[in-house]
Order: sequence, then structure tokens, then C-alpha cells
Amino acid sequence: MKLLNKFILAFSMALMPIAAQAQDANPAEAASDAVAAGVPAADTAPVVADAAADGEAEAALPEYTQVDVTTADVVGRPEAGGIDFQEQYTDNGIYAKWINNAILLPIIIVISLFVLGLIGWVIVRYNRKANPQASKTTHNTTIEVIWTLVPVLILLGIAYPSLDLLARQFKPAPEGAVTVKATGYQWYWTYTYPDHGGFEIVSNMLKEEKDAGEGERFRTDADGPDLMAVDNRMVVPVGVPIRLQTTAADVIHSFAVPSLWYKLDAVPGRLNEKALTIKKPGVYFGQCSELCGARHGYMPIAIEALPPAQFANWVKAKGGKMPAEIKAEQAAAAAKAKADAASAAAAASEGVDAGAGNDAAAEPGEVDASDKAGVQDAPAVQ
Ligand SMILES: [Cu+2]
Repeated sequence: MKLLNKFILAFSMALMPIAAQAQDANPAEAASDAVAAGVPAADTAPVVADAAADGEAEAALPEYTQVDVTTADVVGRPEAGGIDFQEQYTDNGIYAKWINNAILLPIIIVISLFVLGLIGWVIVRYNRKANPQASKTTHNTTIEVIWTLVPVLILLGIAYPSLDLLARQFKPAPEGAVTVKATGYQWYWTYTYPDHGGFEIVSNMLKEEKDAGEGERFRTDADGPDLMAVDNRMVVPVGVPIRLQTTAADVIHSFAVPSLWYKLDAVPGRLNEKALTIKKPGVYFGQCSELCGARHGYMPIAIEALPPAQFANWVKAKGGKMPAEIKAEQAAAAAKAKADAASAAAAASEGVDAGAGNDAAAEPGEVDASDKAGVQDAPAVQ
């Protein structure tokens, strides 16, 4: 039953990617609308990374500096001569790599060797010289049942984990996940942080020293490998769910970071979204993976995953605010607005005559009825 449910879920999601991924064009706007509509700020403001906003942790940290990839643990980057998937740093990535290495590769190898063996056997045993009198046999029920059933079982064995993986990848980010919006441009990325005051990071590939102009910043080994290092990395907290959204401003790009098992098209006019939680601090490199024009190969992605307290430090350095601060400000503003409204109402009621008391006692339904009557009367007067 659980299997059947997963099948149905995965198939229906695979068939309806547009519906599954359609999002509010601007989540920040939606959030502020909700606040304006009187929804308590706590319901809309993300809270997961709040721990990071604690004053003591922040104060103890030095000013943010970009992680040096020559001294930090090297994670999330391609290796020379590598043939396997990159080491994975998300749950889905680890699961997917396990499916490949523990299920798909053994099945592929066994089937290939089996078919190779059959071909070899036929070549040696049944060539014209070794077997001059060919058999006239055309049917063998047992073999036919086996060669139908065995492939069906193999396919089912592959289908279960792969549909399971598909369903896991479609799982939306939990409430309170940190939202980051990556926008593809010809040919660079920008990263917006709607939960942290909506500031934006522009991320360009770093030039090599020989190509850089006078006084221009160029790549060093501390920034990352050639063609992968960027001037401003996308910084996110480690171990915290991230709602990573992609869109584009001009043509279709694709946001792909192999070691995070993340690849999602960035389509103009559409907001795609996929959740991820990075398991280890470090710098993760990726590239645009949709042919997007002349410099498609020169718009790399570099994600820096920091412990939450350091992430808060970075947010502060970029002029942003942590959700807890924003929530506190919104609560203060709402309280002030309420107090203002109350004092205004008090001032207004002082000027109202004694008859107002009767109106206030009327049932809401009666008020409506009299209002409607008033509206209907109006055209008759004209
Ligand atoms: Cu691109």
C-alpha cells in the first residue's frame, strides 16, 4: 500500500511539474501582505535560523571573511581524473549515490556480463563448424516465462528506489526554512535573501591574474579552482533546511551543484523551488547547466555553507537582518499601529453624539440590511 502510494505520488508529481512548482512570484511580497492583513508576524517569519541571531554568539565572532578553500576541508569540488559522482553532502545526494552504486551498477554489470557470456557461448558452441546440423526448435515455454518475468522483476527493483528518490526530491521545504532566490543572468548569478531583509548578492566569475585589469580583483587559490571561483559566494547556513528557488532574467539557465544533488532550471517568468539541507560546512562549486549563450561556461556557482552563527554574521556584514530581528520590528510596528488606532478611536468617540450607543448595539445583520436598503434607494432618487 505504501509502495502504491509512493508510485501514485511520484507519477502525479512527475506529470504536473508546473502545478507542483508554481510559486508566488515574490514570496517577500506575500509575506508583507500577510502582515498587512493582520496575520501575526510569527506565522510568516521563518524561525529556524533564529538561534543564529543570538547576540552573544554574534558578538564573539570576528568580521566575516570568505572561506579560504586552500585551508578549509575540501568538499564539493571536482577532482582531476574523477569518474564517479562527487562526494555527496545532502541526504538525497547520499541516497541517490547509494542507488547508483549499490543497485544500478551491480545490475548493469551482471546483465552485461550475462549477455556477453551468452554471445560467447553461441559463437563457440553453435558456429557452423561445431554444430553443422542446426536445431529446428522454435518454442520453449519455460525459457519464455523466465525471460519475461526476470526483466519485469529487475525493472520493479529499480523503479521502487528511483520513484522513492523522486518523491523525496519533490518534498517541499519545511516551514521556517531559509529562502534563497538564485536568478540567472547572461552571464552571472544573483542571490536574494527575502527572509533577511531582501538584500541581493551579485556573483561573477573571477578572472585570472593575466586577464584582470589594473587594480581589478583576480582569482587566487584561496577563492577556488580556475573557472569555478566567484567574487561573491552564495552563503547559507549548514544543517538548516534551505528553500532554494531559481529563476532567470533573460534566457533559461540551470542552477547545478553536483555535490549537493541539486540541479534545477532557472526559467524567466517562473520560480522553481527545491529544498536542500547541507550536512557539512564548506565551499561547494557548480556551474550553469543549460546552454545560455556565449559565456555559458563562465557563470560558475560557489556556495559557502557556514555554521548558523557565522551565517548571521555574514548577513549582518551584507546589511541584512535575521528573521528574529525582523519579527521583533514587525511586532513593535504592529503594537504601535494598534495603540495609534486605539487612541484615534478614543478621540473619535469623544466627538460622537449620544445616539451612537443605539447603533453600536444593533446586530451586524441588521446593519447590513439597512445598508443594502440605502443602496437600493439611491438609484430611485436619481
Ligand atoms: Cu547560464
